[in-house]
Amino acid sequence: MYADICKVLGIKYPIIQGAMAWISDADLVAAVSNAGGLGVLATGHLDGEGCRQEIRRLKEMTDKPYAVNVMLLSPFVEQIVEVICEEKVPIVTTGAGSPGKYMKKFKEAGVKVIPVVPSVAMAKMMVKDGVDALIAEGTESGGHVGKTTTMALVPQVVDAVDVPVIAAGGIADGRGIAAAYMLGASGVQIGTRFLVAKECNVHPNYKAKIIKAKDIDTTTTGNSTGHPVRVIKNKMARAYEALEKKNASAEELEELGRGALKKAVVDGDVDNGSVMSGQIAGLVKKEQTCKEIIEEMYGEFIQIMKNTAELYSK
Ligand code: TUI
Repeated sequence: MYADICKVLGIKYPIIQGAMAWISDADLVAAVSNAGGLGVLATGHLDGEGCRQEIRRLKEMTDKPYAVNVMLLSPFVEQIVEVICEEKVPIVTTGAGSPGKYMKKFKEAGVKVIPVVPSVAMAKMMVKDGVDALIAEGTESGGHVGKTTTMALVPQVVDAVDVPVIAAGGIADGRGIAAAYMLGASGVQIGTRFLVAKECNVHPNYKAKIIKAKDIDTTTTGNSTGHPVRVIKNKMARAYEALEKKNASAEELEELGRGALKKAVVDGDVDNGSVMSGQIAGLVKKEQTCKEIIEEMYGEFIQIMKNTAELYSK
């Protein structure tokens, strides 16, 4: 179903900033929401009280709509859902699982729910649970990913459901947004480009790694565990791959992975840490404010749509 996602969410531009654990804090989220997009607070690294503090800090910085992401593999998921409802968060996105169990609670608290899905089957299941929209995320994305590409996934999800679909994975400029709309999407979610936003507090070494990355510089680790994670190829990714080749146990892999994202994001150790990034990093060239990023991408999108319509309506 095609919908005006700006109307549905109360935002100016159909651009949602993807949640990034340890990275999309109140500063980044406020900057995106104040610029007219939808900022999304990550909670994958927080417990309930940490989440409450960050939501309150965010409320001090913006009066625009925002969302909070629930990473469903988090050990603190129950507390986080509770805090989201208590704090009257307007919109929730979810990742790495199904929010079915929490839908009644969210609906009672007036929270709009927009899960990320990697497949048509998951999309159909979540629509049955009463979600408000879906984010169809292709394997081009950074972090925890499914197997299908954005190009193949988005139109299939659009045809399978009767809620608005937001496209994610491999989008970092106006061309990507236009492509998503051509596939039937009603909006886009973008992570990688916001990593290099001026208001993004990720370590400068992480930003430099994204800016330097080429098209072929990411890989997925964790394929053997059933939780593949897209990262920039580095010493950490090679060590992980070597362990996987030796059929290491889940415990050994977990041991290597534990704290790896924090190591890169907070300490700036981009060799031994996990530098999660989408495949589109090669297109991300410079640091800009969130307002510049959003307005530039939206301007390109509108221009492409106009040019294309003109060219083919004769
Ligand atoms: O959640 C993400 N991306 C993430 S979460 C994350 S934090 C993390 N850190 C270390 C290791 C692992 C994760 C980093 N990146 N994206 C949304 C997303 N959700 N992608 C795929 C899915 C998904 C997968 C399976 C959604 C539902 C689903 O359901 C399957 C099931 O069996 O429940």
